[in-house]
Amino acid sequence: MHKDDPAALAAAATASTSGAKQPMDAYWMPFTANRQFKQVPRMLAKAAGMHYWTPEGRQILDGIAGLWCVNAGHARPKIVQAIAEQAAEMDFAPPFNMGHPKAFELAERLVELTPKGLNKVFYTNSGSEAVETALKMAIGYHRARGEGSRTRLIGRERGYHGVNFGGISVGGIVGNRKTFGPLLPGADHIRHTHDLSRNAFSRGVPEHGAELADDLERLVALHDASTIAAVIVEPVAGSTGVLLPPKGYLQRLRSICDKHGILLIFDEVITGFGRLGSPFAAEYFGVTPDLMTVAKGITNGCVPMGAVFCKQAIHDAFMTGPEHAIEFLHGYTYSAHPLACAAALGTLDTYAEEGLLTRGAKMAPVFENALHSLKGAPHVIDVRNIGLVGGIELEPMAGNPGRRAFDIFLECWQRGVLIRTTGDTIALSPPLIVESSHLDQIVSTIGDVLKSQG
Ligand code: PXG
Ligand code: PLP
Repeated sequence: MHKDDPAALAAAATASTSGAKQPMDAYWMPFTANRQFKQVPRMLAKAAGMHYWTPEGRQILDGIAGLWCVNAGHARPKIVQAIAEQAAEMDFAPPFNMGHPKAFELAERLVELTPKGLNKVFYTNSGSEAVETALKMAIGYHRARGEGSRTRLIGRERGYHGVNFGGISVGGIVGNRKTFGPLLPGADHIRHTHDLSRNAFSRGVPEHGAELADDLERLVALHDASTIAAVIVEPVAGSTGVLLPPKGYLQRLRSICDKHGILLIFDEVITGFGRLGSPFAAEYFGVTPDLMTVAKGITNGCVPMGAVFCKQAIHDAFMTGPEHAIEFLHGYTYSAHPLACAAALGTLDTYAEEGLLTRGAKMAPVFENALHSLKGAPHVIDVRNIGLVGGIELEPMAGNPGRRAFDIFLECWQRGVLIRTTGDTIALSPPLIVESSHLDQIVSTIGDVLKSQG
């Protein structure tokens, strides 16, 4: 069941393009060192199961599920078929004032999976849009209840919430904050939880740091709770280097939010859909947020889609005024796009048939042992893991942050393994169909490269 499709494999191996040089000037690539890339391009042409193939037919093991999104592996037949059939049947339907059956069917299916209480779904096209949507919902909710002074949004240092203005305002990435101006007024941040001095080489969630949640009390004391709409955090921060919540931290954050009437938003764009070994991180940690953002794994990465889940009471607060009037002034041309809904339904079927939303729990100990075998390898200053997420932090090169990890990324690519790096941390998030042999290949390749560059 989890083996790569042999037909696709054969096709990919012979599907090398002519090799002719392709002009590369016009495409300004996202989050890429454009000049470096265009000198030595890294091209992907085919994908099936756990693998990519280059245009020349070289096989690459996918250690990062595309970009934390292809949770069921590549080119899964049910999803491919669902998209193809939907494209032929109905390409587009306006989402404003009109509906189509799959949008409603998908919503019902999704809320069966989400933590109890999160039973309303609003569709977007990306994680970034889901974040903007959730922030607006939070502010609108308070206003609808007569607490219009609650407009302040609180994020966390080293948080990543996509690239739009709301998301980079609550996000804690210095590069964004330095480059793009004053951002959203009123945003503030609690401290991050990353602490190598106390928690290096933890297996699973770190022991120390639950008290860092109390930093929210500091901001309440500073700004007053009556000005704060919501706090947004990633249950496990992915993009900024796989930062795990200390034991008890999320529970504590939940109770401080409750105490002050502040909404808690979990950004589950990465942690959603089985990444930690349960359908959502909220279930993994036993903490239910008021709103939850998802994307990526909702369609197995096959068609862009994101979503916000919220509690009934948040939805209901908007449902006032004349019945013909729009209740929430928000939405995207492509909200509930038919192709995305079809892809998501095919994805949920695939997850269910193969038990993928909990398979991570079974594979996590295997992954943990493989990863922690890198303790003691050259330059490794921390290894961290949870579910099927791994982080390997490296000692930066003096005066050249990020360079060591980037060189290792390039060398792993040469050796047929796709990894992701952020700063000097290697982040791993294999498709949830991963087998032990793949985990061994990923980790041994990284280990060999570290030794060769040591
Ligand atoms: N929130 C979180 C927690 C994310 O991880 C987004 C929002 C934005 O989603 P979109 O779909 O707009 O990209 C993300 C996205 C990386 C990496 O290298 C991670 C993401 C995106 C790009 C790169 O770790 N996560
Ligand atoms: N800009 C213009 C001029 C538009 O007309 C629209 C949508 O109609 C948008 C931006 C927003 O596009 P989307 O709904 O795809 O986010």
